[in-house]
Amino acid sequence: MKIINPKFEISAVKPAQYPKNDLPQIVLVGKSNVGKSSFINTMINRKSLARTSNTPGKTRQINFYNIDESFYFVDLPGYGYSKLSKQEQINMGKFIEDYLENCKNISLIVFLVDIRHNPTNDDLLMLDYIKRTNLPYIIIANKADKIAVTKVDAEVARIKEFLGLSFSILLPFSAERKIYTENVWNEIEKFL
Ligand SMILES: Nc1nc2c(ncn2[C@@H]2O[C@H](COP(=O)(O)OP(=O)(O)OP(=O)(O)O)[C@@H](O)[C@H]2O)c(=O)[nH]1
Ligand SMILES: [Mg+2]
Repeated sequence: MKIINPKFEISAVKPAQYPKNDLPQIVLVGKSNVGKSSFINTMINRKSLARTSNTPGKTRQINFYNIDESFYFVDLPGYGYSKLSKQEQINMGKFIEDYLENCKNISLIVFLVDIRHNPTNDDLLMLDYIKRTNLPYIIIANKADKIAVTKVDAEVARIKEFLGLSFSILLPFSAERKIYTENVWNEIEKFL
């Protein structure tokens, strides 16, 4: 995919601020700090269009990135950020669910997990939730640069088995290195 002019469009804190056009939306979902914002930057080959941070909980709003007026990457806040109060976490969860339930233009959910670990309880709850929305989704195992290249296939297989997902798509990725972007674009383009 050749990206020419990706633009940050809006940081929405309430539904009234979501874009009002019909462009398809590719939505990043995953726990805080798993690399959702980094994923967007790597896929569009921009260093820091999407704000990233070492501090979990960086993304608190729903950020819409308009990619060449043809689709959006939508950067959701991460869940499971333990420094937020229980009530703040509940509010954040409602904000995320409200978007996923009411947005009519979601063409794909990109669900990010960490390739090094089994998905967390929050990840399992989120995956259940995603399945119940009936929206198409793919799973991305990020931070593959943190393990040996020779172990990547085995770790992907382990996560697949853990999730009981023999038929779902689960691809390795590294926002740090560019070597996996082509495969992931091939999948995403099927939904655009
Ligand atoms: N080594 C490595 N680090 C990564 C990778 N992806 C993201 N990171 C790092 O992980 C940290 C969090 O990345 P973000 O992209 O901000 O994560 P996020 O999921 O958007 O986090 P929230 O906005 O808090 O939900 C940053 O320090 C990134 O540099 C990766 O593939 N490999
Ligand atoms: Mg983020």
